[in-house]
Amino acid sequence: MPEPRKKAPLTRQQYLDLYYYMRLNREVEETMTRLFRQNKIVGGLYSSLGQEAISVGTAYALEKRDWMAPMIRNIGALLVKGVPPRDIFTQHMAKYTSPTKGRDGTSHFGDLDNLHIVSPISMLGDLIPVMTGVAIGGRYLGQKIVTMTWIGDGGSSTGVFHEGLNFAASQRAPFVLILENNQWAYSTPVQRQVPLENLADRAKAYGIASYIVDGNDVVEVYTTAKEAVERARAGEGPILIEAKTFRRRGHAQHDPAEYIPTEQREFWEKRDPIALCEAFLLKEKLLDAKGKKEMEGKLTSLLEKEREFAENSPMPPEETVHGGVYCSGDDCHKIRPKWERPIAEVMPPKSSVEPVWKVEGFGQGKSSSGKNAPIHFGDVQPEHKAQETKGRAAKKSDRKPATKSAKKGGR
Ligand SMILES: Cc1ncc(C[n+]2csc(CCOP(=O)(O)OP(=O)(O)O)c2C)c(N)n1
Ligand SMILES: [Mg+2]
Repeated sequence: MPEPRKKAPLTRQQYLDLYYYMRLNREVEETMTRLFRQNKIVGGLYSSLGQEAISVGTAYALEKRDWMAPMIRNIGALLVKGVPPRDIFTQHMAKYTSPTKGRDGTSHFGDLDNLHIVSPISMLGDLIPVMTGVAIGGRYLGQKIVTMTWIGDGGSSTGVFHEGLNFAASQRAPFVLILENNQWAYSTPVQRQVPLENLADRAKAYGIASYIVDGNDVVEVYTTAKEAVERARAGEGPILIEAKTFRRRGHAQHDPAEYIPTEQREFWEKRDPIALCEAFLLKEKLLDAKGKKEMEGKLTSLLEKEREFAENSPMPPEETVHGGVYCSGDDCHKIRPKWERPIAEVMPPKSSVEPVWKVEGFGQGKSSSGKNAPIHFGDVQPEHKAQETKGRAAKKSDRKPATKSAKKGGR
């Protein structure tokens, strides 16, 4: 059974933060909708309209040291973790100033070094075993971290959701999974793809704790997520939170979502998470008209500055398009495996077949730069061209003697 929650009191600042980040989340997305209509966004654009309380409330429960992996409807989580709006704008516009230097789009970026954000993986569910691995890795290193990712109602029916959650449960990984049940997966209503009233019940199959929350109530989302994060940190194993909500726009900008029943839309539009939070803050005198106006002024000037920065940023220079595909192993990121034994000893066994082409240093405990560093696939990168040429030359010379001997023997 999903568990009852203890109600935790929040400070005034915490209430205001939650409200601020939800508004920021919405304004960032509204700005991008306008940019999309001006044809300035490269690729698709997704919306979390009406779901802001989930991204914001759950990410707000994490500490700086914790790790998260957001999906397409979790821009709010990125903002809470500290990503500035300009990174989100430039990324969606494929600008050279973006976190991926214009090589990737939408929310496909992360920050392993500073903010502890793992990039989204498009294959729904795949982040579950990945973030379980991050959680186990943190525990192995003696860090008291918790990891978090998000999945939709549709994504909760993938095989890897179940494999991943079972893996997390069997390892008692400090991992919190947020299941955003927004009632739709593309044009498929949840009732037609899962014969369950509550998707939180999936947790029973793995013997892990779960909660159900009103995903449009940011305070409920936050207090529940906070409790789950602390339980996971204390060693209770993974926890699943089902947040019930509604996807108010289509799957992406291209989808007018005409298949959604009017009554359903109307029901949820009356339950807008920002309007609900605002009414609560005003009623409880945590916010007044003056404070609200000040916050709106702050949001407007921030977003104008950030949007202008993005719009005025250049597209990537032509000569940079080949870069950044492989990690160079030297300057790309600081995370390194810690080899307990010489690398040659832990390389997989080889057959006696000679390779068609060779990567210099591969399997010999040295990177191509000659440094005694672990081998990365990226070692191919600096000499990418040279390798290709060498490979082609080798193939050519391989063929020559064969032709010669064929000639010899044949004629
Ligand atoms: C394994 C896999 N199957 C299919 C897709 C294509 N796909 C992308 S989003 C989506 C719908 C997801 O619905 P849901 O999980 O409910 O998330 P929502 O869009 O409602 O946030 C599908 C089918 C995918 N990315 N990965
Ligand atoms: Mg959905």
